[in-house]
Amino acid sequence: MQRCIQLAKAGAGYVAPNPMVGAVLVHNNRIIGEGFHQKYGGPHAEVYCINSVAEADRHLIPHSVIYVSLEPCAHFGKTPPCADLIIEKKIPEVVIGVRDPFKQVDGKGVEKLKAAGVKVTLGVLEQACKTLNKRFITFNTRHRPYIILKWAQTANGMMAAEAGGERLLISNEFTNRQVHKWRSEEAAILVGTNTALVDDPALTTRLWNGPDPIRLVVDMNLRLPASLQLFNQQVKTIVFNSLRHEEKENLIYYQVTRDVNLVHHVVQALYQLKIQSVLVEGGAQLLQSFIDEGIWDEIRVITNTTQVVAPGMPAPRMQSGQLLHQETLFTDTLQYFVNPQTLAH
Ligand code: AOF
Ligand code: ZN
Repeated sequence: MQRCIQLAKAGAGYVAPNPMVGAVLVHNNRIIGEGFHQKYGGPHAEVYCINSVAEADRHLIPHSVIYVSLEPCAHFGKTPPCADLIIEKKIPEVVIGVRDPFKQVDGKGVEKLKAAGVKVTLGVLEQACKTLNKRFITFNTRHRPYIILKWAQTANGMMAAEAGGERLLISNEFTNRQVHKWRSEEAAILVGTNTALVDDPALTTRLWNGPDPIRLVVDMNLRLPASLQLFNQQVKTIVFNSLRHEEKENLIYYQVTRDVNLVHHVVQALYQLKIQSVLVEGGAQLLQSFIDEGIWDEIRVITNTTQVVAPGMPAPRMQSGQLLHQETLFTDTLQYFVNPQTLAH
């Protein structure tokens, strides 16, 4: 199963919004086939795995065990069901990492296999297989995107200046690259009105060779000027607002209700828009709302070494983050927290 996970990761960046999946075929403790889901819309891991078996080993397939990091599918999507393929190849045993929560599968793969007399074991290295596809699984089980909050703070816990103030540059050039890598790993990036105004961020991945996520901004009263970099139409932008619903080529105005549940409305809209993951980059107020509502999965905090005394905005406060990992990038410290609720799911 560990090998399945390794293989699955080779599909990172190519398969989203599909999950990363790896498969290994074993005969008498010898691996005779390996495969992974390589490209969105392309064949699934099981197909590559079975096709990889050498001519001389083909006759062993009906006497082998197939390990798959995700439950084999049972539906006709862009490709035929993998459960059918396993049955057709007379593979007598399947070991699965985690159940596929996608509505059209969701246990039906296991049922199909069992009904055909295949021996099925479910839940091997389950937590690792869940983590591998944390975005896909959160989206399909909790009906919201996987949410990562990120901010940079000074050593004394300050963020940017007050609304309307100056932009405060905190992270160093190495960390900035890391942040662009983080951006390229998520489906979308979200900022609030003040951050869009004060920082005028482009929210692209220009410091990293990866895809540009969709840019999201909350602008309830539509007061952001069209001159902002966010509106340059190079990348798709969605403006959550209370005034209008409109779709232009690379610019969508998405209307949400104006009330205290703003974060819930935005998150619901993201589910409707099929956005599987989002990196929330500020400002402090928007980040704090996500924390207060308990709607987040990871928090990544960048702390530099300067003490700022000038008027600033205190960084958000989190009550329940569990520190998973900490690293240093030159003058910055990067801390990775996870929501205990997320781990429990
Ligand atoms: C598997 N093996 O390697 C993957 C699976 O549109 P399709 O046909 O590609 O189906 C996509 C769905 O299939 C996806 O949402 C997920 O439930 C499952 N992905 N299943 O048996 C694989 N990638
Ligand atoms: Zn499949």
